[in-house]
Amino acid sequence: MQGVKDRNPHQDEFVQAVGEVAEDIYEWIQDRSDYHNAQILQRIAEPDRIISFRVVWEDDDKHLQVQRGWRVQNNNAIGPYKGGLRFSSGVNESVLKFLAFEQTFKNSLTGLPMGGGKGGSDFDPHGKSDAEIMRFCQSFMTELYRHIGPDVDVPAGDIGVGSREIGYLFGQYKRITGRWEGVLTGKEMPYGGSRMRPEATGFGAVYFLREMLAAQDEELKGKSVILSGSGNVALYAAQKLIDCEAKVLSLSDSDGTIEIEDGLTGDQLDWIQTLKFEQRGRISEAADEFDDITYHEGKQPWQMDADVAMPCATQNEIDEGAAKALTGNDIAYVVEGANMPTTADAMDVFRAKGVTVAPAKAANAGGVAVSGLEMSQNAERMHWDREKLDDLLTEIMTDIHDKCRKAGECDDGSVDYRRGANIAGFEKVADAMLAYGVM
Ligand code: NDP
Ligand code: 2IT
Repeated sequence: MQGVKDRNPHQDEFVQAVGEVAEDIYEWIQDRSDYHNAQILQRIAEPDRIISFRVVWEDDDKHLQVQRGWRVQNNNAIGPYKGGLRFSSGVNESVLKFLAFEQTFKNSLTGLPMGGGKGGSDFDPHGKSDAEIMRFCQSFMTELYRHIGPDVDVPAGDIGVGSREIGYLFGQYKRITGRWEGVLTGKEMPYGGSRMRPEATGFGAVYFLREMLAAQDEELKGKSVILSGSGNVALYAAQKLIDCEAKVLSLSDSDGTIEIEDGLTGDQLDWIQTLKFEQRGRISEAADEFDDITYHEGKQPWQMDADVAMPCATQNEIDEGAAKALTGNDIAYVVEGANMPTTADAMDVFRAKGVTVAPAKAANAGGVAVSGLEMSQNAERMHWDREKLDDLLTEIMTDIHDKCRKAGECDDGSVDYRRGANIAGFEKVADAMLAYGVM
């Protein structure tokens, strides 16, 4: 780890992500001399390449704006690079390197042939007009297109990149190359999207939770859940939780949290989905609309009492203080919908208190899994129906759960799902790298 720190100064998120994997696989890898001889750990902690570029676009006032864009192609040992694009003011090389690193093991866990990558820009889509978003996306793709392809690297959405952005990006790729091909996932249905892709990450995380509960002879029905975020992952997780008769007690955005004392209803969720996905409003507006919803400006949901916490906003959103508040309220399960939402200190608190944590690379893998299925549908020029895709998603999440459980079993019979996910995700990538020899 000292080498990783020295080679990546000021890249805290990346060092944190590598450190977590290294910590979890350390013991397991001890007697794998084949990995040691081939320096697999050192090689896996170094991205294949990082492409960075300038993105210039014109705003509605005719001012030119200069932004940075990146694609981190982390590892393609088991398939083409695959992973989302994030547009947010907080994006930098460290954040994208950590996300691409995590994505590599997540994609491995899905069992589908996908390597790991991530990209994005420090462009903040909040408050931009559709025309500005379009011009930005076109400029971004004008640089990115030469580095991607259906068998090379297949981006998708992430924070700040949803179906609108994917549409503009895909249109520009098609315009420049003259090729209609499955180069992006998360597309809309009329031009090659997959049913269930919008829902897949949130639904998949709830399927994982359901499996985790079933392994302890518990059920989701009647459980109370606090969620952060109110984007793609949070709102579809909430939908599936309500379907399963769990109680959704909170949602949030970067300005504050809404609290729903008796649990969100399906009608309220419909209203919020329209607010967030179509009107691009703020979560506080739900409290203006409904009497039983209270808004807490500047607050996260982690002080609230519940059975399950599902962080679905961003990295490091649960710090040590939040973890102590959660364990103080006897939270029993944490399901990471967001990528690396728990700081290392917070994780220590959860481990010490016996909280069962579903790690991001397992719990939120449903999104990229259905992206993999979108690639398959594009390749065979077919659309599969919703039922088939939901069945496949359920099967993949159950399989990931079982793999993590098996590899994460502790001597005392408990299960460390994070360790299990890191070991199971790592092994397939490492074995493929071994097969290729020195490169
Ligand atoms: P969206 O852009 O749809 O929503 C993001 C949500 O998180 C918004 O409510 C946003 O609030 C909030 N948020 C973002 N940044 C911050 C911040 N710094 N502090 C507090 N709140 C914040 O993104 P997704 O739902 O797609 O992604 C959420 C998380 O899930 C990310 O970690 C992403 O990497 C992960 N993920 C996403 C997948 C997908 O398929 N989309 C797949 C797997 C993981 P605001 O509007 O105020 O910014
Ligand atoms: O973090 C993630 O897994 C995603 N943002 C989804 C990636 C994808 O290629 O669907």
